Amino acid sequence: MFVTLEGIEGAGKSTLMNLLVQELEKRGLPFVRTREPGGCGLGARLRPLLLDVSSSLDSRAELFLFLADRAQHVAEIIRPALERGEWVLCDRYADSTIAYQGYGRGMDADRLQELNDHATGGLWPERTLLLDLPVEEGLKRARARNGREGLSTSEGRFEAEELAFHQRIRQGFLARAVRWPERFCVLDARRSPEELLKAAVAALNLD
Ligand code: Z5A
Repeated sequence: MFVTLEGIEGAGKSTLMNLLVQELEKRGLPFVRTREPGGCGLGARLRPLLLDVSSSLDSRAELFLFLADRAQHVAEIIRPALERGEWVLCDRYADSTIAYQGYGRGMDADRLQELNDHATGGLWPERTLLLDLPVEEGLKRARARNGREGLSTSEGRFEAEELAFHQRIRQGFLARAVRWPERFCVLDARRSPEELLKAAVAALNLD
């Protein structure tokens, strides 16, 4: 079962992922937990280039780095795990490219869909949990967490974008959820982590 978690920055993907992993462990289900960018060796090297505020990437170069990461990630990690019959839980995947590079940066969404098909050999998740909340709330959470945990501010190339950029991304994710209602499950990310876990467990038929 291939599951992705999507949403704007600070939506609570990592928090929900931590809780979901415990549910899979409790049930003895084999799984791989991974993320983009950075879920494979190549991605780990690309991640700083993609997120560092000091890299001045052209938006097309940025797009192809995300796609290169994804192609390798699918070939090296995701597809083999699915072939072994394991669950794959992935924090961000192709929908992020269409939301960020498409709706955010203004690239053509249909073309990005095709490029993603090419990069992944047509592999799309069976279920996508979209954590939705107002952009101001997400950014506030992310900044508070970074301050609390003393996280590097250099990984802030996207965070540094204007509010309207993040709002377009939120709308982009929601538009995709309307287009693929059988794949997407939209969760109100203002709810508590425990309530979100309950909804996610139901959406994944784990209960
Ligand atoms: N990107 C792209 O442009 N194109 C692509 O194709 C791909 C990615 C794949 C990756 O950033 C960036 O790359 C991302 C999109 C772009 N940039 N942005 N923006 P990343 O991997 O470094 O970070 P992220 O994916 O944006 O996630 P995040 O900021 O780490 O947030 P999160 O995982 O969704 O949230 P969290 O860490 O679980 O929670 C944030 C805080 O809120 C934390 O203090 C929690 O304790 C708190 N929290 C969490 N859940 C709750 C609830 N339910 N209530 C209250 N508080 C909560």
